[in-house]
Amino acid sequence: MKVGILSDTHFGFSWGTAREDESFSQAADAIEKLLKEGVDFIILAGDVFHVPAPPPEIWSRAIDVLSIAKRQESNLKAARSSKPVSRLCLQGTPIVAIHGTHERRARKADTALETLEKVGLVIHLHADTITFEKDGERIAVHGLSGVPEKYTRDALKDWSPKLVPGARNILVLHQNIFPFVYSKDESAGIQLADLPEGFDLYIDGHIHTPILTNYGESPVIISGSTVLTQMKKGEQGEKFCWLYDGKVRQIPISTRPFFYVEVKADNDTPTELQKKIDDMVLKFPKDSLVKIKITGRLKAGYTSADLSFSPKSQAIISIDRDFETEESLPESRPLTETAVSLLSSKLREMGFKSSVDISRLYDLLVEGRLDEAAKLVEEGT
Ligand SMILES: [Mn+2]
Repeated sequence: MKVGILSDTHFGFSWGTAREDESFSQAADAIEKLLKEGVDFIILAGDVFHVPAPPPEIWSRAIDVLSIAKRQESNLKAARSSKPVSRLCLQGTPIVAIHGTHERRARKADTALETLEKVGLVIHLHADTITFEKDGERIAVHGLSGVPEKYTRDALKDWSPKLVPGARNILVLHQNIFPFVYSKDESAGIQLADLPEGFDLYIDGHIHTPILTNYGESPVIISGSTVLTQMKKGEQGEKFCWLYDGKVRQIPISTRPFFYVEVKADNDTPTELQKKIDDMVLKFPKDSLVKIKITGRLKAGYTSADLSFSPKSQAIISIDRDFETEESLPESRPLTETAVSLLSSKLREMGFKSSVDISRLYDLLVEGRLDEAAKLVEEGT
C-alpha cells in the first residue's frame, strides 16, 4: 500500500486578501499529486482549517478540495477501527485526519473535522486507530488530535496506542516536539524520546517547516504546511507532500514564490530608505511574496513610525517596520494560545488555583457557555 501525507492546509488562511486562494490551490495540488502517485489513502495531520468555525464560503472551497480524493477509487477495506467508520468515508481515496490547534473547540462542541466526517470527506481520529487492508497487507493509523502542549505527555500516556500485530503501524500527532518547535517563544510538551516506541512511521503536523528525521530505526515526518503562514526567513524553502510505502519520499508542491530580504537603513531619512526599497522591489516576479526586514538605524530624529510607504511592485510586499528591536514577535502563534496564556497569567495574579483548566475555561467563554464556565471556576476556587 502507498500512503500520501500532508498537513496544515489552513483552509481560509488570508481570506479576503490577495492570498485567499493559496490555502486551497496548494492543498489541491498536493492531493492531485498524491493521487497521481496512486496512493491508497491520505493522512492529513491537523490544522485543516485556519479557524475553528469557518464561514460557509470557506467550507465550500474546502469541500471542493477534499472531494478531489473521492474521484479516485482505492478499494480499501477498514479491517478494524476503534470507532464506527461509514461506507461514505471509505469511498474514493479515504482521507484520515486529526484536528490541530486551530480547530480546537470547547470539549463538547464538534470540531470542523467531525462535521467533515459526517459527510464522508474525512475519517477523524482523536485517540483512535483505524486499520486498512488491501490484498492481504495491513496498515494501522493511530491518531491523536492536537492537545495543549503541556498535556501532550499525559494525553499520550492516557491513550497508550497499542501496536496492531501483522500491520505496519503509523502514529500521527499535531504537537511541538523538541527541538523542532514552531518558534522559540513556544514550548514543547514532549521530545522525540517521549514518543511511544515500535511504530514504523511517525508523522507530526503543527510545525510548518518540513523536516525528515528518525526515531530509532523509524522515519519521523514533520510534514510542514502546504501554505506559507509565517513569512519567516527559514520558510523560504519548498513545501511538500509525502509518500510512504515502507520508504519515505518528498514531493514538492507548487507554491507562490517567497523571498525574505533585509534592507539596511544606514542613518537614512524615511525618503532615502523608501528610495532604496523602491529600487530593490522591482526585481521580484509578479505575484511573488516578499518580506522586507529593515535593519540598522534611521537618521536621528526619525522613528519607524515615520515610515508609511507602500512600495509599488508587482509582487505582494510586506514590510517589517519594527526594526529597532532585532527580533520581532512571532507573527503566527495561534491567537488561541496567546489568549489562553494571557488569561492564565491574569487569573493567577488574581489568586486562582492552578487546578483550573484555563484552556477549557477559555474555550467555554469563547463558545458563550457561561454557566459551564462559572461552574468550572467554582470547582477550581
Ligand atoms: Mn498549523
